[in-house]
Amino acid sequence: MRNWRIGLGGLLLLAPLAQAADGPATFDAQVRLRMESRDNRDFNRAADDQRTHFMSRLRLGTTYQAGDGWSFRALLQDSRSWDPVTKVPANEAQVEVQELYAQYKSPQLGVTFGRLPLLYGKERLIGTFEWSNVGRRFDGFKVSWNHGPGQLDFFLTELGGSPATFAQNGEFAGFYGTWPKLAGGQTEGYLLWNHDQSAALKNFLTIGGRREAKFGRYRYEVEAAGQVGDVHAYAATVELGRQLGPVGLTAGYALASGDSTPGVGSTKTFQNLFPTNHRHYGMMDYQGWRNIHNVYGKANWQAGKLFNLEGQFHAFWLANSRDFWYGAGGAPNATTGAAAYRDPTGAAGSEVGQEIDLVVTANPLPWLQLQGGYGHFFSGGFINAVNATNGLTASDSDFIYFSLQGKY
Ligand SMILES: [Ca+2]
Ligand SMILES: [Ca+2]
Repeated sequence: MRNWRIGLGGLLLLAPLAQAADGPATFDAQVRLRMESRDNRDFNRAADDQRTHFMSRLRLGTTYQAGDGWSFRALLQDSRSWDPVTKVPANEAQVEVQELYAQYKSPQLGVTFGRLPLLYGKERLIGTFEWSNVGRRFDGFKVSWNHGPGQLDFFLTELGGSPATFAQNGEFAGFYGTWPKLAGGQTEGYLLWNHDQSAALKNFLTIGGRREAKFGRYRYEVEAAGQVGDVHAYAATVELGRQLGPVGLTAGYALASGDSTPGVGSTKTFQNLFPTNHRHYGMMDYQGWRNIHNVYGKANWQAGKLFNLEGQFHAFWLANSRDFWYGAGGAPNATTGAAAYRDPTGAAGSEVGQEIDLVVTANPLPWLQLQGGYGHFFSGGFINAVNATNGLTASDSDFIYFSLQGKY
């Protein structure tokens, strides 16, 4: 019930601002409806786990420019899951505050505090997880220092729950430097600290960097990170792209370390932190940046302003065949009966499978976006062998969605 009260409080806050609509306040709104249908998440045809459900999300926001560099931002969100079987809690938070912060900005200094979004790089480690119906936000503050060639941020936050679970999610702090024009490309460096006294991994640091630049007709992107403290792990990504008129082509490889004894002794499985994995490791969300080798190719065709067509191919292997197969949400994928996909002996091998995706986006009006997607996952040797161990026959999985998004 608390989230309803906070939502109501937010609405009362919006009311006087609405009267000043022609003043220093601006308003924004977003409606998103999505139908998803997923078949065979457990990769076992004998158990019917086909599910179709609808999700809705409504956002109403306002930004108030108070002068002298100060501004205030409030964003209310209503997220719902219309699931005929069982609601997935992660898809519904009803009415709550998505953003509520005060910001001060001068040419050299920016300070933001309250409930705010954090988004860096390509969101491999820190993102707002827009694909999700609820999204992600942080409670705390961020200080940005603009020193000319780049910007250095420091933030001290905590993952924002519904409506607020301060001091329950552990601290997430870090320095994040961004240099947009260093040697002809964008360069980033970061030092991140996760601290949670109540978690198995109480303290660890993530140190890494990212760079993307163009050379001739090509572009490249590299990102690498290492983790020390209660985790000893690493991850890296290399991507090469080329634009041929309206067609963009990308080939890439992502790697993240695994652990032959997860949960025992030292932790060598890379911690994915707070990512938006949906855009990276296949839109079916069967893979996170943990314990993987992922080779991929993407092709994108922008047909005028109206249509965009994107195709993806991914091949996945486990980096360590004795560790779990981790999904996009961070947790291991599960077989029929909820047992996690893992072979502690490693005999099931490392070939997880391959995925093909097709996404069509149409923008018939400036404020309206329609999108449809289809994905197919071919179960590989690892999935087949784990199922065989459980007396099951493995088969492929399918995913289809259609979404409508309106923005003001
Ligand atoms: Ca099934
Ligand atoms: Ca271990």
